[in-house]
Amino acid sequence: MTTDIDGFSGRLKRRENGGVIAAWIGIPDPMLANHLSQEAFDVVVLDMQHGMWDMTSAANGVAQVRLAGKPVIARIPVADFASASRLLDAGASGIIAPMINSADDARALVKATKYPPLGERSWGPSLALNHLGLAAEDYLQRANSLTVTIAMVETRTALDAIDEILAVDGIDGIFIGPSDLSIALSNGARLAPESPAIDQAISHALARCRAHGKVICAFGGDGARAGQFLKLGLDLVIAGAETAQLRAGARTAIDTARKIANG
Ligand code: 3PY
Ligand code: MG
Repeated sequence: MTTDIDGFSGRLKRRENGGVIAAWIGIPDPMLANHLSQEAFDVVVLDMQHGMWDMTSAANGVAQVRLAGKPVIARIPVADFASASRLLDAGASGIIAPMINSADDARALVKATKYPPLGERSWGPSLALNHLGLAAEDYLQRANSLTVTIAMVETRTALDAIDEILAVDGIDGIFIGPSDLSIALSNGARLAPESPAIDQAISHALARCRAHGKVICAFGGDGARAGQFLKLGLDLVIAGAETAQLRAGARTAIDTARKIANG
């Protein structure tokens, strides 16, 4: 059973410990989620948009992270709101939804992820009840505040509509996707997630989130970028995908071995 019955969304909103660092996993292997959960990540994200998780492997991934006593969030594919409520049923602590471009998109996301009166999430959280150790009535009363619904802002349209998106009741915060946003802002000319245009967009988004009292998250390609984001005041950051971390670790081990052998 998880130790995170009431914790994650509160910790995220209070920006405890100077902000949350999340693991980001696209390789659809629950055992990989188990291993990474042992590191000092505050939460684990399973990426179903560009990663290869299906519903069964994701539900098993959720269970492996829960086993480590940690919260777990799923990023759904674009507009796959039906999967959002299934993942919450499986015990996810939150949903990140890509390409939310308008208040209407945000309302559709809330409809699937929050019970009335905020939304129309349908009942059936059997695995979530098991993971959280909550009775059904308790879960119904608490689920809307226990889980986080995060809208990705990663287009020019979304940036222009950021106040309307943040004003939707049930949206707990936004997540900046710097790669897609850089492609959108350059009209397809550039992939530049670390550029002045993105930094400017993030500063603007941060100010708007603070004005609405909502959370701001962003994808950082590595630890250095994640550190900059935390210093700026972001609430949840990614410090690189697991593939990048795995390959960087392998590279360092090989370089070190060669250096010692040849030195
Ligand atoms: C982006 O940078 O566009 C993302 O969606 C992060 O994965
Ligand atoms: Mg994206």
